[in-house]
Amino acid sequence: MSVTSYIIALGSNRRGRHGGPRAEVQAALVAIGGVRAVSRIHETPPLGPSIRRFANAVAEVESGEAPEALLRRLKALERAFGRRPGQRWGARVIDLDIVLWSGGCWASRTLTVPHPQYRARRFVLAPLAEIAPDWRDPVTGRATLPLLHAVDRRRPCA
Ligand code: PH2
Ligand code: MG
Ligand code: MG
Repeated sequence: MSVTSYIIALGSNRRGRHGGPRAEVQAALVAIGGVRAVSRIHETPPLGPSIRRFANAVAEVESGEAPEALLRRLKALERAFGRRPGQRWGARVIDLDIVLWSGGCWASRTLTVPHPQYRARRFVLAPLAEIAPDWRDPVTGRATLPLLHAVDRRRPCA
């Protein structure tokens, strides 16, 4: 089985059985396993309708799983952490998104990699810049740092 690197974005803005959002993110990192690098945990203002602030982090994870298999495991972890299906952008104990992988692009009915929104999300790009500033988006060819600077230029006060 060949080893694959994945970039996973973690987010929480609701207490769970491990504690507050930071504790949920930390517990999720342990549960995912195979973590090769992890950013700081950033406290970020909510993008969208949620009111509570988020704890966000990004991790590089090594895994022999194919993208769909990893996605299934992350969804099972979200459920195990107490996340219930509901409002799309409602408060959540934990959100685990596959952002990038070493295989380049992946598109299926259930999963698109790179994550279609990551280029516009400061709460993903800022932690990603700490661990993978040079990782190139296979779609646009732009690395993390220029993507982050582009977002900051668009929203200088965010
Ligand atoms: N996740 C969302 C919507 N809005 N805002 C922040 N700050 N952090 C998130 O992780 C986040 C969000 C949907 O997944
Ligand atoms: Mg998400
Ligand atoms: Mg998600």
